Amino acid sequence: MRDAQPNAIYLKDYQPPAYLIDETHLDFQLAEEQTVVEARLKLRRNPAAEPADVLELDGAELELLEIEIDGTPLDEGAYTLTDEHLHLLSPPEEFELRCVTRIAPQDNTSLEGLYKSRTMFCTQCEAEGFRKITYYLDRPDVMSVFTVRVEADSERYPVLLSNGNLVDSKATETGRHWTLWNDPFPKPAYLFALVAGELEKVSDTFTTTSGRDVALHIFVEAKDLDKCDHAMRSLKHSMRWDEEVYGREYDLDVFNIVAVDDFNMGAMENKSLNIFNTSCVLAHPDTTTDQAFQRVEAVVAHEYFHNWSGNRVTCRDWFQLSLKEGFTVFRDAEFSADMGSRAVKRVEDATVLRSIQFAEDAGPMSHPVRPDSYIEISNFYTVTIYEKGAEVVRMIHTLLGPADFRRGSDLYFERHDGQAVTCEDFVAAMEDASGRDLSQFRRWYSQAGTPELAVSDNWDEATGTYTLTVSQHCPPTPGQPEKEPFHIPLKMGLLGDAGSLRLQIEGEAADTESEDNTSRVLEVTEASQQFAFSGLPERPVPSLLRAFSAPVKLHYPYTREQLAFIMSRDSDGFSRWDASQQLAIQVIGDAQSGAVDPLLIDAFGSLLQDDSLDPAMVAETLRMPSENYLADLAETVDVEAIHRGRQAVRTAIGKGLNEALLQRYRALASDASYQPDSAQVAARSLRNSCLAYLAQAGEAGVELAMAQYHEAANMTDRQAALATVVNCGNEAQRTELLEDFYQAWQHESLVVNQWFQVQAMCPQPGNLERVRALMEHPAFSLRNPNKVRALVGAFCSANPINFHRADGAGYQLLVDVVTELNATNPQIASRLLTPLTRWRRYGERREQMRAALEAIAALPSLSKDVYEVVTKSLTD
Ligand code: 7MK
Ligand code: ZN
Repeated sequence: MRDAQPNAIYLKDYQPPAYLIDETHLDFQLAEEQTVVEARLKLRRNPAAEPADVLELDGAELELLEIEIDGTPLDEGAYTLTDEHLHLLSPPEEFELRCVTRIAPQDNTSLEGLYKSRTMFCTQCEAEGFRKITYYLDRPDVMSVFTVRVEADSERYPVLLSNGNLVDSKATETGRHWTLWNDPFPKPAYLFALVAGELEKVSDTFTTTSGRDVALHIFVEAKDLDKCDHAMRSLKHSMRWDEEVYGREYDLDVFNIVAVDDFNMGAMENKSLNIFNTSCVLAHPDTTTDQAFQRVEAVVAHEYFHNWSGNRVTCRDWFQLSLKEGFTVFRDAEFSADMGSRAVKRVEDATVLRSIQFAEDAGPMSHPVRPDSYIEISNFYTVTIYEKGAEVVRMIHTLLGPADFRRGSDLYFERHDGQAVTCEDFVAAMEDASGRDLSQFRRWYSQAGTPELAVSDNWDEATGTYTLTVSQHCPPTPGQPEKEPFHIPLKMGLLGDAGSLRLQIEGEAADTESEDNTSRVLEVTEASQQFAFSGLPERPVPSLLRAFSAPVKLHYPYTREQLAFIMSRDSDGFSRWDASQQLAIQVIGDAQSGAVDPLLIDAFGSLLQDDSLDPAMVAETLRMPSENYLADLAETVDVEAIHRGRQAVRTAIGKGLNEALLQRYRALASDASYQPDSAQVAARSLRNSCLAYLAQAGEAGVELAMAQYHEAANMTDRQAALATVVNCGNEAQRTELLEDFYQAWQHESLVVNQWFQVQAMCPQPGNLERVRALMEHPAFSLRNPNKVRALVGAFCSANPINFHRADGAGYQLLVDVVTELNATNPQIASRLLTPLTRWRRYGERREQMRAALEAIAALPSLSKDVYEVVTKSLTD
């Protein structure tokens, strides 16, 4: 909370730190009423900075008990304190600062800094949480060697952890005990971690390529010990993969993961002490869906990969956040592609980009992959920084090819090991290692907005020449009215009656070398550019943006027949899927006025009956574009029309393909013991989407779902059946299953979250009242972010028809929740607001949505987080 209006911080104002901290010694006295932290910091003037006579340290919500320089207590006149800083007046060139602060983790509901999750002490310091622990230079370019002593009651907190190696430990005579930790790698404060609690562990070892043994431990509450196998297996796969694909070995003798229940995000890569949201570690077939199994694998990999892309080489400042996050998301996406199905992973990632990131890029919070300014950095942990940032790294990979990209990453890690660097340093390493010029490509880091490519073509029958004209344009975004052309890798192919055609660009030597001369990457760099292909036997159908080679919107006037043709013929799995989505979008568009084009139903019918296709891709293809994506495509959003159109097409498919769906549903049944492997996941995914269509078509399908619910041998099938019945069944059927499910799983917090989420997403009328009632349920709590996301987050962001209810009751619900969370957990409050920020595009609803934002803007004490989102959303 603050008094004055918060200020923006600008990248252009970056200055190196005035002092460096060579050593950080921390001593924690943890207790129920208060925690006392003693910090001894070895500071020295930074030779690279301008001398100044005041040293400003960051600190928030701290009570300063003692302060000394080189053993002498400071006079009142030697320092000043504000809500956010400690200023040391005329500090020596080099000195030891000793500060003793008192904090109250037991009352810390923001889940930032040191706090309590249930009975456990834990920390979350990224980005700026360390300043809630002690006064410090809380910025990523100040890297220090940490030595940490943790003392607490032996019975309540038998496990005491921090980063690095355990140096010593001892029981005291007063029923307490302590451990002493040293992390030899200098690190910024955001990577500091501490855990204290009654935890049990699952252990294993990993032997690195060079033959070192690493002890691996996953710490959880005793009741969850049987849910750690999958995370441990994922960790070992990640360690091996990073050695094989990037040549990166782990660098300490121990790697710990701790699972905590109250956590704002997915997980955190603290050096050798990763802290995870329980939802991203725990997995068991009885309680966890396939999707959640895959998320555990991806998040474990992501956090592990940060050890190099983030920890060994870190960010100079928070404007460079995508340096570590974009790169690490790219790395974890490639890992997941290698572990499972590459095409499916690509479809999933493109779907996130299109339905969430494109909307962010087109809204008031739009920012470049490397932002120029922010008010609250926590608001910039966005899909743009993460997912678009990963696409930018992927485009470099596409332009350089795998071998040069690997040379570039080797050079980057070698050149910058132990440093805090910038996105520019990353691109420079890629250039230096490959000899490629990426100067125009750098605009992807500085320009916000989603580029749009308009493609038109011309066929010259006489010469057999086919010409593509590619024009690019990027709409204005806040603060950026004009954009320069981007450097865009456009992967493409040409299809003829007999399949893929050989590509010969006019004027280029014939390509007899490459294995695949039917697919290539065009480099689009101009506002408008032509590419001519010669020697073609017939007028081709272009297959454009294969593998989603760039995060752009592509427009080409495909006919429905051409889309159906690409769906059945293209060699690129992503393009086949993309064609099905474009066809579905067109068909949903006209279903709003009545009929459903049989072309789509026939195309889906052929897919369903083709056993040679990967069932996971068939399931992805059958999935209709989300209501949010359809909303993003519309000029002004008509929530009801989108919902009705999409439902009409789903019903028509369920009825029109009833036999084929039922047949495939039956054929895919299996009594093999549960494995989260790609073959089984694919089969369950397709089978459950058949089930959802069958239930959409009528009562018989709902009965099938009722039966599946009762017979299910794993949570994937049980939860899918439950969601189907909740969405399509009658009141009696829904009540029966929901009560049964709660009775069976009320003691598994993560399963209860699924129960909340299924209900939050139900499109039936009156759902808002149900969500309101569930907020009073004893299992719900506004203090637990997973619960808030499962119920309120899912309702507001994934149930548009009910959230945008005509009477504005959905908006009021969000205002009520944000009002409370603004005071207790600003990060979660601000994230929940996202659906309201799109208000300008909602024709009939926009004034009500704006009023909701204004009600929040008028709250007496706005957190920086919420202040930034509401003010940016309301300014023109
Ligand atoms: C992922 C930061 C952390 C949003 C998405 C994550 C966070 C926020 C995990 C927290 C992470 N460094 O590893 O990126
Ligand atoms: Zn990350």
